[in-house]
Amino acid sequence: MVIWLESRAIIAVDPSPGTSLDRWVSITSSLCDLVSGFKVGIPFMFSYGVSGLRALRSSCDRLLIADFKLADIDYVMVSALSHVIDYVDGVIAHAFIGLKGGLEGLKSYLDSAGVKLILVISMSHAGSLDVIDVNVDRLLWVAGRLKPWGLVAPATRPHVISYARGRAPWAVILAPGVGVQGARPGDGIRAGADYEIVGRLVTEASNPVEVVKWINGEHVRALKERGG
Ligand code: BMP
Repeated sequence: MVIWLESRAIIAVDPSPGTSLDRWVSITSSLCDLVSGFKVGIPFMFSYGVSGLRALRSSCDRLLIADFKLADIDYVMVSALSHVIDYVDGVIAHAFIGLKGGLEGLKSYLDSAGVKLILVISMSHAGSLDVIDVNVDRLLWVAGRLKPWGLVAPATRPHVISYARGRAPWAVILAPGVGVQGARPGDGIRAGADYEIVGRLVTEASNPVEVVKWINGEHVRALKERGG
């Protein structure tokens, strides 16, 4: 039997319209012992609402991240999060909204609730190069001022992860883009990420458990290669 001491996989739960909540609860329950956590976003909330989030939370006591890619004034972000704050361990926001009136207020709200803040400093899709990546130094400056728990950087462009790792050694780096978007399991870890976010490669597989076991094996290999 293989035991994953600490999995590096966080599974993105992004339901397409019409899929039942039961299906997702069954997936999270079956993967609970094999992964580090799960991430839900707007598709999940529009499909199943706060009661769905509560059901997911009860299905597995792992890290649960609300990924609404927040990018608003602090008052609005806090109002939105107040509906879910009791059920999540982490929240993802965009770094580009800046500190005053934005991220500072969000961070103090999350700190008081004991919930982790994760900032996006680069994205996995090609369009990230248009605006976000040309400002990555400034986004890392924002992150350095705020010191959130984590950063999102793309497994599809490992050099951005290595760069962020060097500039933000204090941060937990989460790397999406593995599987359908083209990165291979381990690409993000090898570049210095702590976790890889994987969605459809796992959730659309006929046997998600077997796919996660394979991914965990790739992560062990990647950690050995990078000497960690
Ligand atoms: P998938 O592995 O099915 O492509 O899903 C990727 C997940 O990671 C989605 O939930 C998406 O919102 C998220 N994500 C991403 O793909 N790229 C980013 O730059 C940031 C993300 O959070």
